Amino acid sequence: MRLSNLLAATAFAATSLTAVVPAALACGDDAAAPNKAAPADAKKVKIAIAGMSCGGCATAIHNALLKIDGVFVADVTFESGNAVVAFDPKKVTPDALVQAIQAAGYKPGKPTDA
Ligand SMILES: [Cu+2]
Repeated sequence: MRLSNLLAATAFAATSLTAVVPAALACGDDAAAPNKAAPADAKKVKIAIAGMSCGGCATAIHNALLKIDGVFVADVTFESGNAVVAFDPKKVTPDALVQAIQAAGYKPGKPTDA
């Protein structure tokens, strides 16, 4: 979630006479954080994600997942609506991945082994 955009959009809407739809609200325009090298024993899961509307959404989810300590790779694709995530199972649970995707504003399904 991009609080700065939200605040800017709210301030603009409050000073404007016309209704403003904050189009950038759900979509990140940040650069994608680089994936890290995943060790051979990394666990991999696939998660279907609903609610993405463009590649910026995929990047926002990618960055949210990579912020979690123990996540090595997050390949999020808008076109397929999927994330494939490689992580250290000693540090991260599939549930934590689901929660991070929800916190970013999207609707993840159940993680399955990938
Ligand atoms: Cu988007």
